[in-house]
Amino acid sequence: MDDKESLYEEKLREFEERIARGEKIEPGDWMPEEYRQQLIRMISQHAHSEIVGMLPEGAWITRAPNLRRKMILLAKVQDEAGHGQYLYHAAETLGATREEMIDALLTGQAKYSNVFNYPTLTWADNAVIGWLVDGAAIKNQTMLAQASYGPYSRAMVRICAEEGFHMKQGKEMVIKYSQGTPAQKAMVQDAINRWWWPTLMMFGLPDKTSTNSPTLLKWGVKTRSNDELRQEFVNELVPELHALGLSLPDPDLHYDEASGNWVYGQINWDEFWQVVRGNGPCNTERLAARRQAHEDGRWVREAVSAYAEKQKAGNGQG
Ligand code: BYC
Repeated sequence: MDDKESLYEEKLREFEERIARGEKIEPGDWMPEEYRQQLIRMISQHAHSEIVGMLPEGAWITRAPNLRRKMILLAKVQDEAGHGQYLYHAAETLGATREEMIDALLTGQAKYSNVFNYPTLTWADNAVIGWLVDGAAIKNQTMLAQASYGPYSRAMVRICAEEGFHMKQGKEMVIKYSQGTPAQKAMVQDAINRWWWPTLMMFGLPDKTSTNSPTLLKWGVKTRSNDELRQEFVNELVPELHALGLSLPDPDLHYDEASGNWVYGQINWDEFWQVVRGNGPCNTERLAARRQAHEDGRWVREAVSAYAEKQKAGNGQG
């Protein structure tokens, strides 16, 4: 081992010891390049998910059934924009620039959560997204609030608090509609039938095929596996949905006494890959909406940078 190699080994050992002691790694601290790259990958995908995630529900703001629901939905969608901002900032602390991240999203190179490429067909979809999709996100993000990278974990603490409100407003609606008129009950059941499987896919690939998990788990970015979180989510949701007289679109779903788990059927990973690779029902529409928003905001960016230039020039003269 030459000197350079042994210095790297020494730094890596210190880095891993810090993580083992539960210390946070902060911007500017030494970190392995692979850790930095994994964080940029995951945090930027997460940021994109928050931003694209505004679209399916945002489409219903003008069609909310009453003022209370409209105000709640407006606040929720606005929160998601804020989450995207915290996360882009967290990724910037690792050296990624906002421009390159946005460019990767708009050119279709970047991934974002599979779940936002499905259409919101009825008002009940907003209810089910709130309870199921935000519920799944909280499960994953409560774990990520313990992540070894300081800026990511702190962003998660705040995001989880807001997601808790998102989940509750969705659950409130599902409860109401499941006890409402036959048409409301049918509408909420239909929404559950369409969102159940994409929600389970949100947790990522099964542990045995998840390529990134070993590194993320080794360095404390994730502390629990994709399958573990998915199973916990299913165990919590199934009895609650059954108690409301709602069913799940999985003929193989059954309770296993021995493990105490609700065992679910085969997830369609071919569908997942189709959606993640750009061929889901709404991928084209989602990216077109983001490109349009970026174009519409061009004058604001130009005005801000012109103002900053002017201030700089003014300061120079003074
Ligand atoms: N969708 O090795 P794997 C929200 C990709 S938004 C798309 O298992 P990993 C909300 C993965 O990127 C909350 N792609 O990955 C907003 C990888 O590809 P690359 C969103 C997925 O990273 C608005 C490949 O498949 N939450 O709450 O170990 C309104 C191999 O996968 C997905 C987050 O982003 C997927 N579901 O685990 C309402 C949480 N799954 O990059 C609500 C942060 C996998 O190697 N992210 N892929 O080319 C994570 O915790 C992890 O990244 C994942 C995946 C669990 C998602």
